[in-house]
Amino acid sequence: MTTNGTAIVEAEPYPFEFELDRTALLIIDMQRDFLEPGGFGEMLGNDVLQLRRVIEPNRRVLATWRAAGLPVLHTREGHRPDLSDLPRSKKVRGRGTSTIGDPGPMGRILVRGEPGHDIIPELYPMPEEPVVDKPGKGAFFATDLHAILQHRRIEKLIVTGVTTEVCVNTTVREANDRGYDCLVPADCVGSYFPEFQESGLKMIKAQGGIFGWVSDSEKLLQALVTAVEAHLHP
Ligand code: TIU
Repeated sequence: MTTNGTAIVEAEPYPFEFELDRTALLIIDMQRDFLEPGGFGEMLGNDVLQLRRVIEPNRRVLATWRAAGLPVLHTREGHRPDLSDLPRSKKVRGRGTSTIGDPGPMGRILVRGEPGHDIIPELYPMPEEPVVDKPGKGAFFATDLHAILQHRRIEKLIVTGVTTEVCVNTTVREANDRGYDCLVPADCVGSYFPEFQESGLKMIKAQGGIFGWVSDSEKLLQALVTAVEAHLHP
């Protein structure tokens, strides 16, 4: 097991270089309500298969990241049971018959502590991996994520999860403004809408990497394994 060394990932708009001891894997909102058949996402008419294809690449990245002894953090979108952190604008948006806080197929919709709010079993956090509960789309708004990353001297993030154009994009933009470099592996992020998947990734890497870098899980893991081996057998 190691935490030293530098990895170089083939990426767009140019290679993403990261120090193993300064880089965390941040998995966004891989929650049952967004991904499982019968959950809130499907109830809203979305095709959860568009999101479920990211589970396997995320599982591989997570397993390799853990085996290398590198930091992992998870986020969940949701609200306090009394809904005191739920803006009225978010509650009423969409004019749906069911909304956040109402009874749903897997407990109260997007409420902390309910089964649907929790992370899918395939990517379930280990006890030592921080889980950041966030009330918004970005993982930095109204959370202690920035403080946790600073305490651990993290400078770069591998951002995965759902959905590409909503919580992943918002988080990458928030991270970018706080001085973090972000790499997004395209096959590890998903959208209910193929056109938003494409444009969501394009927006990150445009203009010389205006918000960050885009690659894929295979290239990321290849770079990680190469860096770990170089450290073990210099
Ligand atoms: N996690 C996340 O992206 N929350 C959303 O509400 N996404 C949608 O695409 N609606």
